Amino acid sequence: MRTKVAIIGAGPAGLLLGHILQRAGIGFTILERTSREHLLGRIRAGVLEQGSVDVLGELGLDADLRERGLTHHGIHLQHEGQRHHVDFVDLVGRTVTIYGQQALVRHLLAEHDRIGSDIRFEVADVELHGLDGSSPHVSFTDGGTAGVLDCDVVVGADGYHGPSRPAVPGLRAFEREYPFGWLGILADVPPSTDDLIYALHPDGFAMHSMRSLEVSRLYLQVDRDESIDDWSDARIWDALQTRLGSDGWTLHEGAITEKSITPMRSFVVSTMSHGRLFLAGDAGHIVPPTGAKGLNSAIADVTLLGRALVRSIRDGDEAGLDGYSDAALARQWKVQQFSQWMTDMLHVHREAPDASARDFRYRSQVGQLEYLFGSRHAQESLAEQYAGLPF
Ligand code: FAS
Ligand code: PHB
Repeated sequence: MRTKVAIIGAGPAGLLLGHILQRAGIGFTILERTSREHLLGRIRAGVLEQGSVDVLGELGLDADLRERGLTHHGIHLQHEGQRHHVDFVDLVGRTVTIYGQQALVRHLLAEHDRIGSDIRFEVADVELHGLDGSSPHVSFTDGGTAGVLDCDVVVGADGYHGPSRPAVPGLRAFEREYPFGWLGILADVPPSTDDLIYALHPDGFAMHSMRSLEVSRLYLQVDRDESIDDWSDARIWDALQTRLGSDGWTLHEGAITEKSITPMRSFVVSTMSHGRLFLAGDAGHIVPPTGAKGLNSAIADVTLLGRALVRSIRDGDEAGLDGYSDAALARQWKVQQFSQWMTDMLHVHREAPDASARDFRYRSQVGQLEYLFGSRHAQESLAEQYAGLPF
């Protein structure tokens, strides 16, 4: 088998890159470990930056987004019931769009089906070879049959646990583990808010998001080693009521249709390329979801990489690929610091050794939020970063 670009992973990064290459007439094959059903069942991110929406529009991939996406003009921040709206349109003239990653993957995949893309599901034993030379290739097994995919370029869009990152010799990683994670639920109840609510509370962080005008998405800070089995629906709603409560506002409850706990980490590699291998999305970096940057960073990476691949393969100009890793990482570190700042400001940090240090930390976070509530300059900085830095 031979193709121009071998893409490992059919998550948002791999699927979107395939569309970018297809528009330029460049052949590709996507190798995906899981089944189509499993891929479509994953519930993850929910917020698209303006830049991501623009990219999908330029590629003609925004039909479903335009129909079902919800345009939001800002977010609410609160601590112990004191709620403040940060108006992105007033501050920086930009909006964000609520559109679940599940819906995006479904649409990107449907468009690949329509154009007859070569996507192999449930492949196993994917290994990368010859990355340093002129004949890179990927070996794998498909339905028990061994296969080899010869290519010009390999793109590792295989997420945090994929085989691409380990294929980079001498790769370093910079990371921070958090002692907490997010318990996320989907509930069949109309959202109780217009814009998302991010809340700091002595019991822990909570957030009210949504997937549509009929389905709410909410999150709770929990200790990272907690089990979802210890969280009954009633306990979840009680904690959400306590942490999100605000005078004159009601949180409406409904049937919980999905619940899971996601650990939280910050992670960035030292390089996103090695020879003819290029990493994109979670294969190269992970952010805590507090800044809504994971999915958007994956889109930013493949937008940059896609343009560089077209320049290289179609025009013979290697400049884009030569500069890809530095450019992608430069943007990613700005995203990392914002995601870390939002996470540190809005979560309860219990790792300090004594109660006095913990109380001091909490009160300084309240001071951060109170400063933010009173400073247009501080709000402009948050709005500029949340709505998305330039791709
Ligand atoms: P993905 O992980 O989505 O896709 C990688 C693909 O590679 C997968 O389909 C995988 O099956 C495949 N793969 C792996 N190993 C392979 C192999 N050996 N062979 C072939 N294929 C292989 N981001 C937010 O902005 N907000 C959120 O609320 C949020 N919540 C999240 C919750 C969870 C549980 C997780 C894990 C992530 C969450 N994220 C969130 C981040 C998430 O949205 C990622 O940023 C996004 O999925 C990145 O897309 P990809 O880089 O395509 O990686
Ligand atoms: C979501 O809707 O899943 C979501 C929204 C904003 C975040 C994280 C997750 O910061």
